[in-house]
Amino acid sequence: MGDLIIKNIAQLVTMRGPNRLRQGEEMRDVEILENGYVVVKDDKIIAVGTGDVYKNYLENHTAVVDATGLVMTPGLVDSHTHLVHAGSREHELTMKLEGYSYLDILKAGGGILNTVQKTRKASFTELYDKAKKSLDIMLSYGTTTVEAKSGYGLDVDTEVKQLEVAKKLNDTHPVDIVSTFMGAHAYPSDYKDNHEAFIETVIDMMPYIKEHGLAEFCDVFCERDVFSYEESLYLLEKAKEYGFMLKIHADEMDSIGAVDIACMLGCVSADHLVETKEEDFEKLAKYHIVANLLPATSFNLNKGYAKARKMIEAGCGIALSTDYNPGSSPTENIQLVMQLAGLKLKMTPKEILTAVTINGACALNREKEIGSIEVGKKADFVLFDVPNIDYLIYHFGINHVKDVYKNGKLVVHNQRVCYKEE
Ligand code: IZC
Ligand code: ZN
Repeated sequence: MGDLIIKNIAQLVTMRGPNRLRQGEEMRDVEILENGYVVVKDDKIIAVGTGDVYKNYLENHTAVVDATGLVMTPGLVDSHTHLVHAGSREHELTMKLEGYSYLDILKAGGGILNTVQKTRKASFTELYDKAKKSLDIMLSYGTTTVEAKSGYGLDVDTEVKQLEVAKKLNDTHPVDIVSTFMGAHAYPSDYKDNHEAFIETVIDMMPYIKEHGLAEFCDVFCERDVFSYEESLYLLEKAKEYGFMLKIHADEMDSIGAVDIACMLGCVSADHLVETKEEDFEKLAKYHIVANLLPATSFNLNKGYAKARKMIEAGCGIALSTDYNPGSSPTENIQLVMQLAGLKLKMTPKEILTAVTINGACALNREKEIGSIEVGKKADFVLFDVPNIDYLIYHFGINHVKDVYKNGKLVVHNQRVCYKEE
């Protein structure tokens, strides 16, 4: 019987269906129950339906919440972030406005390398406190599962420090964190002219990180002037040998073959895909690779947007993420990403919801546990103070969350985090 019942939900977006990537037209096939209810026992969902059938689950101790006028969705999944880092890069804003590109700033020793310097110097506690603050913001916007990449150390001690911060936060904070090792994020200044040596340094970090359970995924910034096609392929091949699942930063500024690497090695996701050639869309679809799109980055860099409509036509399965990082996407707000996906990527509200729930879960290999509201899954869900899902995308730039539940516990109430510190 139930510990918690949420009843009278105006629109309950269940996302029920196959626990795998929803591709092409499937992204629009979303179940929405009117006057729905959800029953929770411990940390799991035990019943989902409509009307007053929930009464069968009532016991003396059952807490009942009335969600009249509210929309419920699964907890949102932010499957691409650079969560753990020190400092910020607002000093680069004016350069950017004057026309310097993201890669110009990196070449001049700024950008990622600026954050690397600060992250190397920062203590564990400084990194932990800053990331925790961001996680609280993410949670207050409805995100209950987050991916977190390393890549601001570029040396073994700092990469491990970043991943250990993420691991501790996963233990102490209600948001679940899935970690990715991204030692191949940029070439540190002292390896500028010795790429081979740096690549071997990154590969040497892999066994330690794997053996200590510090990351499930490995990612590479495959980009012109960063890691070349050959370098990215070699690094990810090694990561695969060490047992990591793979991701790739693909075609953000230039298309240099990252999608082919993703297909060859079976990457779980290929991320960005702004400059991807249209003939590559079918490859992503055929190999069931999650097309992880990051429109807040395009918005922030004032660049082009991924061709989501053509991707969906080609049968791709799209996820959407913030790419939260101090350079190209300083925002934790996944609702803004959803709204940009509507306004700039021309995705429909149903496609957008698929992208930030079940498809996001697929990008993190969590599709059996999260990403939909159905019996047996984790009781992670969001109550939005909106009349319907269209409104969530239409009224942009504000936080529509009312309450968030994680593992069956109320963790955000009236937009404020209210979980107990562990
Ligand atoms: O700090 O600039 N694109 N990596 C690749 C980033 C953005 C993060 C950063
Ligand atoms: Zn990224």
